[in-house]
Amino acid sequence: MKVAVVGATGLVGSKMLQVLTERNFPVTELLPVASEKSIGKEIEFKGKKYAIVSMQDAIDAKPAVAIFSAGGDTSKEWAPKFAEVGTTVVDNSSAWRMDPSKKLIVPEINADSLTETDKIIANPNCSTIQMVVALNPLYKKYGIKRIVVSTYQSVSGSGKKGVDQLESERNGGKSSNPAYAHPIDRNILPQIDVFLDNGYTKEEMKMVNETKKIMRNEDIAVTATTVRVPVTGGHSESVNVEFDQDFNLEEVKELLANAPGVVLEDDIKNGIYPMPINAYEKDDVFVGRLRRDESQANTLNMWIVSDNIRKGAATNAVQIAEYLTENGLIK
Ligand code: 11C
Repeated sequence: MKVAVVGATGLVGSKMLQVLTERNFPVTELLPVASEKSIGKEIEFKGKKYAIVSMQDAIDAKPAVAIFSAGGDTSKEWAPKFAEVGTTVVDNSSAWRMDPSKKLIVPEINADSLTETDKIIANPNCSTIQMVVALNPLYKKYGIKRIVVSTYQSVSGSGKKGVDQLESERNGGKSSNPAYAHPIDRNILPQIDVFLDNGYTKEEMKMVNETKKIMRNEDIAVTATTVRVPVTGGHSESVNVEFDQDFNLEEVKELLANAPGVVLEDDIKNGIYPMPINAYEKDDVFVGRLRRDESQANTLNMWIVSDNIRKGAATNAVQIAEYLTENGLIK
């Protein structure tokens, strides 16, 4: 299968290549696409060298699938052009996520809604993905009334720029091209992305809106505070969830332990709970610190951690492409 990876040299794009290799995705020809200045340079994939090509050359090659991680503007301009030649695009940007004509997919939850006619498929925001993967098995059993989430998001969410700023500051210097308006080392920033008119950030509203769309339920109330912390990789989340009915804590643990893509790490006696340092380079969503909210009925507190570049981006996108191939939706 001909596969284009758009944004192949970025943090997420290079992880996509790694994940395609690890999961043995049936790539017969790779079309790596990157910015103009990278065209002609070579990258290695499965022991073979591939020259970086232009967007138009990749379109002309009519790949079966194009996995995009090149920013919203690039997606808006180029994804429809791939779709026109019959390519199915899996897009990691926010460009199409809330477009009612496009599906927003987390394979463990709603891949069953995909059909052959879906030519541009959106991959959700990283902080949304890990939260819904952990909540979905509980949602199916108890129903969800309201979610209150606070995030602790690593600098890799801002790409190489974020990682460079943290490293430069840790080495006692200053980044020449900082990702953030304030220092991030030895600091915490209660702002991810820009502020909107309602006083929330764009990242916070992504969590609100994307959750409802993926769970196919506009009635779930969601409120979020998203925060950048000086961690290199792996996002963490404190989630307070109010169910429609009461739950049994042991049953909650069992549901999570058996849920696809979830690893239960909840053994407080032995100091075991999810941490970004352990989630790094893993494809799962780790859940722990499960406890009843004693201040309110039917409500659970949980702690959710995942590698934002993997399940939050590259792995989820590759899993969507896998679902399409396995179900004959692309050839
Ligand atoms: C962050 N969640 O951690 C962001 C990065 O909409 O795909 C991903 C932004 C997106 O900064």
